[in-house]
Amino acid sequence: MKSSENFEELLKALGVNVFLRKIAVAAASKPSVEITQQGESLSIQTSTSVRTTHVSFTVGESFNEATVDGRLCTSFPKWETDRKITCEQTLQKGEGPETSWTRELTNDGQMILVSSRRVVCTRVYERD
Ligand code: R13
Repeated sequence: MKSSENFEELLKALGVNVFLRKIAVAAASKPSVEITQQGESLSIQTSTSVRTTHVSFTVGESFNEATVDGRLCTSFPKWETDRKITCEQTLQKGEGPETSWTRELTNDGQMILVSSRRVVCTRVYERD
């Protein structure tokens, strides 16, 4: 990961308390992300010292995942362009903030992750 903006602000907007936020922010500063793609199917494993998530999905088909603050949601990934996936999330239980993410590959080989709930968090990755 090359840069990250607003990650803590996003957790705050989601109602995460300061104690858990500090732990999450520290861990999320050194992530390791492995993405594999076969056609319309992607697998994304995001590892940190305190939390590892793994999602597999087919673009155009809903799947279950967790929001960045750990609530179960149903996600619907779509191609926004041939290099960008937009994914809207709906909580499985209860009322909650509307969250979404996008992942985009730039021409210079970066991957830009945007994660939001009104607050917009932008994280830029480069290949290892
Ligand atoms: C811990 C428990 C409290 C909650 C939380 C949220 C996020 C994270 C950790 C925790 C982390 C997220 C990392 C995200 C990355 C995203 C990306 C609030 C549930 C375990 C402290 C570490 C790396 O860049 O794709």
